[in-house]
Amino acid sequence: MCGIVGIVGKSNVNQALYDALTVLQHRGQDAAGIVTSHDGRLFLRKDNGLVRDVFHQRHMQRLVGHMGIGHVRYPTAGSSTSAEAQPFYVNSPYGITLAHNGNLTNVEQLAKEIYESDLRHVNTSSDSEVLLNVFAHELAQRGKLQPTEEDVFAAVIDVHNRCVGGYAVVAMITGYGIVGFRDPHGIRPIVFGQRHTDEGVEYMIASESVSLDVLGFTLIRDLAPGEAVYITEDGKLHTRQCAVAPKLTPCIFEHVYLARPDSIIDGVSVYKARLRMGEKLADKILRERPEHDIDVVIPIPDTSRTAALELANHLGVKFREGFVKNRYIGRTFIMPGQAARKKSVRQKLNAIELEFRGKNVMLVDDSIVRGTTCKQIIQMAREAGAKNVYFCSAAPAVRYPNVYGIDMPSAHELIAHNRSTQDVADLIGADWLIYQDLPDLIEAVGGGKIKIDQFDCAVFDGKYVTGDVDDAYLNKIEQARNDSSKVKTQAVSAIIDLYNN
Ligand code: PIN
Repeated sequence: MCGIVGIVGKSNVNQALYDALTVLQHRGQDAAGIVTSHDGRLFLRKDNGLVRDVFHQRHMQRLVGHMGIGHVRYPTAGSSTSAEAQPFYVNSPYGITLAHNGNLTNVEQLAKEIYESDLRHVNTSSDSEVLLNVFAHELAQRGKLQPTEEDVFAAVIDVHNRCVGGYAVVAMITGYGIVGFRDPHGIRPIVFGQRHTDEGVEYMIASESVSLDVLGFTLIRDLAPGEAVYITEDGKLHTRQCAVAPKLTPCIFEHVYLARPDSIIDGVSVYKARLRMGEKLADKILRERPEHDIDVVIPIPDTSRTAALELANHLGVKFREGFVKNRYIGRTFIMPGQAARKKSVRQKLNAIELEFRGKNVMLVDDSIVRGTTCKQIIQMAREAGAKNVYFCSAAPAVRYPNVYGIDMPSAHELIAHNRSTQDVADLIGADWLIYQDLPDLIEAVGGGKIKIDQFDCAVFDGKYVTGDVDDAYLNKIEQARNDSSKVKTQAVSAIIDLYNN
């Protein structure tokens, strides 16, 4: 998962891009980048780290120009070098830079085609660089010295014909404009909006509406699946449907915990969807355990709070803050003679004992993925004196990998893969466990004022909306992940050896 933004403004856009990326920081904390265009030249700054650490005054001063794009990256196995920070750049045609959120499922085949047929070089293992080269190749095919919006849309049509997977993209064509586009299933979110200034109208394209709100832009709408928006450098906006058979099946997990609650995705308020998740969970608890003896509902900060609040309301049980989260976790330094150790949950969360002692507590989390964190949290609740610890997940059991840009590629890392609810309850040490039912989650997200009847729910039901994902593909990405984590482990031990010797 990543965050993307593009702005065509009437004055320098560096500060606005920086601010928008800060608002999208929850979508990725691993790397950040901004590229701007001025007088036919590009200015780029990207590196690993948080937005506030990557950009210093001297970098910001250099990022001149009235249009630009930005990116924040989520760490995935094998993509953590600064060379893979985005935006990516190709010099031909025109000088194009691109930032992408999502994942292509046919990247291997595309990489081969790019090299063998398109005669292009790709320098990283990032599918975003592949996507950029496909787009650049298709735009070059028009053979124009000056691309028109028709040329840009024709290139996007070709991208849709060649690329499969989840992708929300912003790309800047130096000296001409910024294009945003969304895959034909609309898996990953992308919106655009405008703001009026004395000099004229400015446009922003972004992953989430919250970055428009914060910068004083008003939301025009989400891009439809398969649709592209092209804003020329002088501020003219064009939109076009570029897919043959677009069908909206957005990723339901955005609503579970990826997106900020104050965002509106495909017309659905993430906050309201989470409230409804709490309501549905309460109904299920009352159905399955009408005689429950829950004394208090406690959310695991932060995402689950909205669902937990509504769950408590509907159960008629007290809602209490039992855990406090440290917002300022420091970096982990590897000292000579010390092994690199992961920060424990205890360093991030602390229990308020008086909310636990002698009580039957219902802990609520947005989801259970690997099960490692919730196991430790249940243990903390017991140590704080809880009599019984019940657990509920606002999402159904996560049983299958995600292949559209969320870092859950390996089935064996998922605690619920091939396991029953009782198995998971035993493993995490809960007295009992309740998962949201999938139809209830779908109803919670898609059953509001704006009706959406189909979602990408692959992590819950194993059905992949692009139709090209089979066991062979899943095995391959699982293997690739194992290999890259081996490489990583070797790299970490090499560093430790270096210090030890
Ligand atoms: C919470 C995000 N949320 C918390 C991510 C834990 C699964 N985990 C998924 C629960 S927040 S576990 O957005 O960071 O506040 O399954 O690995 O134990």
